[in-house]
Amino acid sequence: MIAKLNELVEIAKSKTTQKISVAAAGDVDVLEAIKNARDKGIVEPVLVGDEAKVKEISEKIGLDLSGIEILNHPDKIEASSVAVQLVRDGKANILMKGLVSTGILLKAVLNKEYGLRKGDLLSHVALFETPYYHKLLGVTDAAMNVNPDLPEKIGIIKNAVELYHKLGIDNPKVAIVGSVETINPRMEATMHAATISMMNYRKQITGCIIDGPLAIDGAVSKRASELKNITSDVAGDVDLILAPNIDGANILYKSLNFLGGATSAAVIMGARVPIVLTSRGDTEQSKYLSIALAAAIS
Ligand code: COD
Repeated sequence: MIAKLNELVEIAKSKTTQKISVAAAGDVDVLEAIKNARDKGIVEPVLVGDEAKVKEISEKIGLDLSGIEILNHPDKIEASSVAVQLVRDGKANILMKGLVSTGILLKAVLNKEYGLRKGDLLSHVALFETPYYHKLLGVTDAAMNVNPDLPEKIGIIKNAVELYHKLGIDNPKVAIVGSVETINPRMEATMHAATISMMNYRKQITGCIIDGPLAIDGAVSKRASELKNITSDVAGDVDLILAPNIDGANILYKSLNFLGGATSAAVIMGARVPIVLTSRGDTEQSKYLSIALAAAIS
């Protein structure tokens, strides 16, 4: 069991230093996070972006650029495609989003000629440390798949379970959440949840314990599930929440961070390498921990 995100830093430190390619690197929080991770020996960066901006910020924050490769591509679309190609060419084994929109970077990642697809679905997984829960809580997919259908939800779970396995958590407990615990044919998410749970029960999906539909209270609180008379191997001890769509996951993500006193780390799974894709509102600490997470599973 991992209870603290700092444990990811320890796992990352125990491995060889990873090469990280940063797309549109001219951003204070991103460069602070890179500096922090580099100081710990976790990553060595290649910075792709507006060179003058990168140098100006680095000077301000005390990032020593000697020995760091900077590729001058002020245009964000170009910076994204160059950063992706560095990974494709084997010159980096983690990709990170800098000051560029998620859509632009993901389009480069999904590009059929030079992108980073390996045939699997790509999806976003975030891990949260909050004072109100006894272990790390995962949420998927808050940033990539907009309105996943049944096969896509299975792909999203597989990606997240792979992440847990890489962190040494063999049989993570997965809750497929929505508004209710009962199956309602008018609520498609409950039908998806019931189907996926049965597929897990029948061992069509392995490596995890899945239960759903559950509402979020029953998923994270044993007491709430007991009050609702729910019998579940997952309730109150869930590792991973699968939300019905990007809106539900994103609202949960931001509520945990902004209202729930949480710190988070997040990556995109399913590509050739882990992709650090934090949002602009995330703190520098969260960006740093996301780098640590990517390095820990790389
Ligand atoms: N995994 C693997 N392949 C994919 C995926 C995926 N998750 N999504 C699309 N593809 C493939 C498709 O099969 C197709 O071959 C190609 O990529 C293009 O597909 P489109 O036309 O559906 O994709 P795009 O380029 O229009 O958009 C893909 C995005 C990921 C950019 C889009 O889904 C998106 O905007 N997602 C939300 C991003 C966002 O705004 N996040 C905000 C929270 S921070």
